[in-house]
Amino acid sequence: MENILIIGAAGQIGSELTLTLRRIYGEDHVFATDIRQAPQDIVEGGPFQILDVMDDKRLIHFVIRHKITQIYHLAAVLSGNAERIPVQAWDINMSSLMNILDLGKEVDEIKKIFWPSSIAVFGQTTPHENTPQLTVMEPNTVYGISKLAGERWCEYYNRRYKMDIRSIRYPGLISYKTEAGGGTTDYAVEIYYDAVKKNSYECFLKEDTMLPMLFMEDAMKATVDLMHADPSKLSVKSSYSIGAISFTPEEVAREIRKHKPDFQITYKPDFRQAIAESWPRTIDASVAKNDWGFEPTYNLEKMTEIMLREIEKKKK
Ligand code: AKB
Repeated sequence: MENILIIGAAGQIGSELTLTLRRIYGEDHVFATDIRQAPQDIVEGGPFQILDVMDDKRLIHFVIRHKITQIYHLAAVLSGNAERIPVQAWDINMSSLMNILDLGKEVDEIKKIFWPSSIAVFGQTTPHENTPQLTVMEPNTVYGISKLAGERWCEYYNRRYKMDIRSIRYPGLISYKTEAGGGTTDYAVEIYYDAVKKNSYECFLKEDTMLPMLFMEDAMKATVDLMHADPSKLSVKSSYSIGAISFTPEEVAREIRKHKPDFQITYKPDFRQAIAESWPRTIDASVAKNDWGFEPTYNLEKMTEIMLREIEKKKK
């Protein structure tokens, strides 16, 4: 019997992963937590509690009381927001991960941990096209530095303490349920909301800025598949690169115009442009594919259709 703790259940990934895991393990076995109130379906569809991952004492009580066997630690300050509060973001991203890793080391009942890394671990000196799993990594954002350090710690705890910690380097995630908060790839979510609300969008990246992205359904499947994979097949102890589709703001706008011919986009690049330019344009996900069968199914066309339809429904 698995009992799962989700940290960051109110966020973009957490609000979807909680529901996915409740369908798999049963609603009473997935404990959703966050420092803020979560969407109604999370709160009403199973146990939910306000919990601060930085509060290690409360965390350990919670884990023991609910006989937790797996932790998904999703809380983080994302790339754009982290640049506004660098030292605080470093502290939150690193201390929270170290709390979870130490908890996993101390509590024998915890058998598996999931922690998301990001394409932000790469930097200007990384090859930007078809970025390999193993390559030069010199991130120059606080978020990227914290994710790269986190990957090294995950590998260290995996090897030294024989723990089972699994991780994915998510690209930009596109979803309609909960809006992303404070990332550089967020434009690719905002653009759909503004297309529905205002039929126009002012983009904070330049029109030809290409970034790797993934539709949330594919991200959920990838996460569950990795967590269910045979441990002997997992050659990467730090974090797996995945990425499904790469596109530019102009390409999304063109796709939106197939549904909304009058849609207007304007460009006003800000500090996030430099972040985006330091990240990969396309990702080589072959190691994830070989080790645990990563196989995304959504392209830009299919995703645009779903995003516009679902956001339109929310408006009503
Ligand atoms: C961000 O833009 O900060 C995140 C990420 C790619 O990790 N979406």
